[in-house]
Amino acid sequence: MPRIGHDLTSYLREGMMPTVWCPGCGHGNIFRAITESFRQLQLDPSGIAVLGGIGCSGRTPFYFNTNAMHTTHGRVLAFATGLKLANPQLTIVVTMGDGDALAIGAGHFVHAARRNIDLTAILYNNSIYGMTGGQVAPSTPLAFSSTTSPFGNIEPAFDPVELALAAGATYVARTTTFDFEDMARYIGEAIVHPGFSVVEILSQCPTYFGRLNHLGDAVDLLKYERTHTVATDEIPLLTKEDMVGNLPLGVFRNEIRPEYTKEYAKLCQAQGGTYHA
Ligand SMILES: Cc1ncc(C[n+]2csc(CCOP(=O)(O)OP(=O)(O)O)c2C)c(N)n1
Ligand code: SF4
Repeated sequence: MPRIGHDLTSYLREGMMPTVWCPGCGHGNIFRAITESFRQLQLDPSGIAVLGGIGCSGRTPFYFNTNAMHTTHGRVLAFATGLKLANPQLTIVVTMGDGDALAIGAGHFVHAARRNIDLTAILYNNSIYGMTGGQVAPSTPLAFSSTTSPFGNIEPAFDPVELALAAGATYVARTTTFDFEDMARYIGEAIVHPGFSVVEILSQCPTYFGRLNHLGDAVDLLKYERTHTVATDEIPLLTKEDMVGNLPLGVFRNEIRPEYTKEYAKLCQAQGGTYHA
């Protein structure tokens, strides 16, 4: 990870602005936090690759003056795995919607975690399919409305943190677009972490999730994030009843275990090959 002097603008592809996101969309907050984490780590833009799937979240790579790939819906981790194996020196940040990561891409998500390949997966969780018009997603909470669940969702939602932990991700954190400093800090920790990292960020979609559920505008949705979450260090002080309807935030795992490209390099070298990670 080469580190040289960079300000925020050196990471931005300004010719692509303004962004495609609706006014007040949380994806803009996440984009800003990713940029801030690059600046804090003083990463060289030429050593970074930002990848996206398809969806409003998947547009993120368009706005970075780094290597970038806009891939297919649900398959971004497969592209990222290939890219990391081809060039293990790259710092790869993968941006995924909740539909992208937990529905069509759920298989790639759990296997990337199982392999512990050194990628940073940022899960933009707005609880809905944004780009295609507000359909129900595997992250839509019970009883909430979407264009395809107008009378309330009857399917329980995945908890992406539990899923990532069970599948073997070695850095797992959750925060919200309300908590800007935590977003930038967790993304930075995830980038530095030598293994598969997942940062779930609860994000607001005022256009669909907010409107269809009568939750108000973007500011109301930010307040909603704040009042329906609780920091992990506060949990011991709370009762089970206090936790109902509140999602825990924080770092849930930060541990080291063998990383995939390093293991692959060892295997290749043992067979007389020249692959290095
Ligand atoms: C193989 C495939 N299936 C379906 C689609 C249609 N599609 C595009 S984006 C999207 C969902 C986007 O929702 P999400 O991943 O949650 O991201 P958001 O737009 O909310 O950021 C879908 C279903 C597609 N492009 N390709
Ligand atoms: S539809 Fe929702 S997720 Fe997509 S840009 Fe608009 S507010 Fe953001």
